[in-house]
Amino acid sequence: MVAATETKQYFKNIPQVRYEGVESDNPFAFRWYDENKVVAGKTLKEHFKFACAYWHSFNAAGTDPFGGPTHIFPWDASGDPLERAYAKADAAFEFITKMSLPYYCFHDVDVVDYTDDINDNDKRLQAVTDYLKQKQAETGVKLLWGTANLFSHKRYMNGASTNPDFHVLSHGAAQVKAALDATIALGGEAYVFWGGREGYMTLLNTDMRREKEHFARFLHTAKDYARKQGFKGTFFIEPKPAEPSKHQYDYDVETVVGFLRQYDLLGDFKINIEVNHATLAGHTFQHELQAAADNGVLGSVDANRGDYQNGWDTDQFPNNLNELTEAMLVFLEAGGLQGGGVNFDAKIRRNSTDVEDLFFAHIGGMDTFARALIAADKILQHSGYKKFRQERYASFDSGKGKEFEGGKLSLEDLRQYAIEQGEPEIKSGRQEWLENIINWYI
Ligand code: XLS
Ligand code: NI
Ligand code: NI
Repeated sequence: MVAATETKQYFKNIPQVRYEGVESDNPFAFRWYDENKVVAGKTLKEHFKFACAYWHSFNAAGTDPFGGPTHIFPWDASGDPLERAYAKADAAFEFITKMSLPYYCFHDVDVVDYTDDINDNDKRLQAVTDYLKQKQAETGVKLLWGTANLFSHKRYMNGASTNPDFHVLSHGAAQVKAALDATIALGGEAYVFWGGREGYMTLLNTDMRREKEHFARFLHTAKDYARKQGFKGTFFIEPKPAEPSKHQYDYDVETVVGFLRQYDLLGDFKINIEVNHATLAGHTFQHELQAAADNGVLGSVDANRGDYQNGWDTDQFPNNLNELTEAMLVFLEAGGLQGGGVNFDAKIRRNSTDVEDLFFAHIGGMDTFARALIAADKILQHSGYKKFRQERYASFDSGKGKEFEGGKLSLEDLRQYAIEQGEPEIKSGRQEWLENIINWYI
């Protein structure tokens, strides 16, 4: 538990959040997330590896394009950048432990403010890394993944590793080196690349082929450095179709898989799927999970949800049980995540201004995931879902269908089969019945 007695307490009036079950009327308790409950051979804690995102919970203070902060953070008070960083870390670890979250994630600039001086930034990040290391040791909280913010600084307006100016690319590399060093020093289990500006605004000024080659070369260079330093974790690419760039190179899972395969990165890199990015790409979350699982790259999840009435990354906390139960069917059948966890890349709304709101948001997200996983496990075990899906493809399990799968039939053979068998019978896809199953088990 956090040694919060010496340091200032930021969430003093909030009790430790624990599992109390569905009968509880305590708003600071889990109704579904019992971290020790075993489902499909693993505890819920092991299945999810829930993480808190530093940037949304301790930096983004409710700002939007039309107005400044509404969340007044008491840890953001000191004029000294390191003092401020330490206070923020105190608040973060107090929150994370009170929430029973086993992990956290951060960008370099989330944990300490950067200047334009690379050496100075590296020193700051190292100092904060030492502090975070101590906090981790005191609390048992672990780093799920680290990353570098290569999209906020004005020098990155045309991208970092895909910038047309090599000089800008080198600044991105300096930042990634320091962020990798910090991730390794903190025992981080993975490292994420989200390419917010690795794309373009107009093709009129863009050499797309060259930019993508630079992107791949950059990833190889970063990976080689980290491996040389002994990093054993997984690298994740986080796809998103657009925003802030008009066209982003990491559009969706299938696009990223093609890119990783083309540039020989598949062994080291897997995918971090964000719910709201999936929906912006015109997919469902479950589609993206399935696409990753089918390619052996289902690595990690950024948990949040979008707003169906608009078209940007609203990063709201997850609360859609139907969506998540369908997703957990894929998750369970794929055998879970490889190297990653479930990071709440989600923010409370601008008008959710009390410290309690941050707790309610995470409690809701964790409970929704837990409830969905429990329901999905029951569906897989007790309903007709699996059997129906298998039987739908039974015509490929034997006879000519099996020969076709084995590459043994020519186009003429297929024609002959069609003539011999006559018109196929109509078979229902049973969508409404399958949708009902989801509701029965929730
Ligand atoms: C933004 C991304 C970002 C990444 C980390 O849309 O989701 O938060 O997860 O750089
Ligand atoms: Ni994300
Ligand atoms: Ni996002």
